[in-house]
Amino acid sequence: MSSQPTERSNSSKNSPAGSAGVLERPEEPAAQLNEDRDTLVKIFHQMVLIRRFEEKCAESYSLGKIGGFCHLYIGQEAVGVGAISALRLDDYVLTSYREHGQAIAKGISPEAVMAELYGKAGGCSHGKGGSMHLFDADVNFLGGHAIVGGQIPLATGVAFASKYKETDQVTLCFFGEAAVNQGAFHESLNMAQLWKLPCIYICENNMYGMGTSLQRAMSSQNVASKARSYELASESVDGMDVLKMREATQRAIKRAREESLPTLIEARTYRYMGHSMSDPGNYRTRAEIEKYQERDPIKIFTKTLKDNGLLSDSDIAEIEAQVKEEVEKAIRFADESPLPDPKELYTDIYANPIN
Ligand SMILES: Cc1ncc(C[n+]2csc(CCOP(=O)(O)OP(=O)(O)O)c2C)c(N)n1
Repeated sequence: MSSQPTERSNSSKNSPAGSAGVLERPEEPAAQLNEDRDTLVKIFHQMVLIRRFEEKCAESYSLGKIGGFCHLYIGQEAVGVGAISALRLDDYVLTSYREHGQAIAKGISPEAVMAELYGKAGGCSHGKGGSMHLFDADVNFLGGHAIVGGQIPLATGVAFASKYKETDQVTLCFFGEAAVNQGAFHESLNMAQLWKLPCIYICENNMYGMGTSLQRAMSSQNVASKARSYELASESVDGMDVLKMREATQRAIKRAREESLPTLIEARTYRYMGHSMSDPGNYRTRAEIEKYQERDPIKIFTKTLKDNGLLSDSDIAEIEAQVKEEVEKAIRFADESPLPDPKELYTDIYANPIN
């Protein structure tokens, strides 16, 4: 076991969502800086881009330009950006339907993501997948999966393929804490440790599966500790701190690449928006959301960068202006992209084997 998971405060244990109680998490000190300025600013830029991109998604959804389901990642950006920033370009990412930010972080352009949400031919899945099925084999982003936990055994299989082919690639698999109650999670962890697979399982514990709080759905709520049943290395990380996420993932990548061993990371995070755009969120209080917004991942990282003299107010304004332009460009591209040709209905159904 690489490190003992942090025990969660029990103060809210008997205070499920829907009651007046606010879910509590222990306060965490900010991470230390061990990176060069360019890397840090790139990470900051990406977090701001994903936040503004998704704010625009909410707007476009309300305008009826995006249809179907749409699950926003706002509040959780540090998890995807921090973890993916530690990967090599040829490493794999598989994730759930809450994946717009992770797709951008892995290298799919904001234009191709937005066009996919609009159901347009210029989308990364050619307009036939929509919000929950972003996919681009060119950047080794293998979905966007709508079945809760469905990506966990698939990622285990991708890691098996890398090991079998001796490529030293690593697979990152993101999923929510509600997926942990499924058999597929446990079967995958068992196989990954038994066969020593280079797979990193990242549970984004945002404390709610749709409208059901963790307290109401999980008998033992320490997700990282579940790895012990399979003798897997595990770690519980402050998912609101992008640098802590990056460092925890770097440790797991080293273990995966050098020893071909899996890791379970529990990222303690929070989503500010409803489960999807159609969720009014009546199961939790405004006070609870505001409490977590005080530890907003972009706020925390801004403070760290400013305190260390690496970012000024004018740098931030410049980044915000660049991001605004990037998001507007994505919207223009999505608006102008054509709808998929009906002739394409039966294409892209079966995939060729990945390289
Ligand atoms: C196998 C399966 N069961 C149920 C659903 C319906 N469903 C969609 S999302 C969701 C909750 C998932 O919560 P979590 O895994 O914590 O991820 P989060 O939405 O918080 O990111 C459920 C039950 C589904 N899509 N797939």
